[in-house]
Amino acid sequence: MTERTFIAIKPDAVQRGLIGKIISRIEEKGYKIIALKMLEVTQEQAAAHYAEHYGKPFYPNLVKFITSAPIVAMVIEGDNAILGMRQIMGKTNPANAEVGTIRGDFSPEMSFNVIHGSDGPESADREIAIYFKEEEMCTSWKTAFEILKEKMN
Ligand code: IDP
Ligand code: MG
Repeated sequence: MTERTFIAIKPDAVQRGLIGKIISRIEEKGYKIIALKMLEVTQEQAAAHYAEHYGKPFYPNLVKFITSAPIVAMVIEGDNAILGMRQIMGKTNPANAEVGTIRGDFSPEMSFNVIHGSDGPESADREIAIYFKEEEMCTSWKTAFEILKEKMN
């Protein structure tokens, strides 16, 4: 099933010069980037994004971190893209993330784990709405992968 998911390249990865490498992995997988922008996360956006973690010991540092430098926010579309992106990202704690995943390859620490991805359809809808308007979705084009699939229909 075609899904949309919210992906953010976090401030650590932006500052470490990893934007291009991370975007390449998403493109190479065959997913479609339908929205993309660099932005500085506001306190309000951070609170909305991480509402589920409010009250946890790491919450203050998480908000401080996500607002500390720009993120690159994206909406990614593809077949089973929500779980697929979670697999490409690797486990939350990079110490447990497999080599070959973004977190496994680019981060040694939980607090600086380089990428965010929605964990389910409801959080995807909720998170996309925090950062994007529907008009910002670029849907009037086809990836090479979509074109080759059409030829088989
Ligand atoms: P996820 O990013 O893989 O979905 P969540 O459990 O939703 O993981 O946590 C959100 C973010 O909060 C993580 O990506 C990580 O940056 C941070 N985080 C989660 N748990 C801890 C912790 O125990 N210590 C420090 N940071 C944490
Ligand atoms: Mg999460």
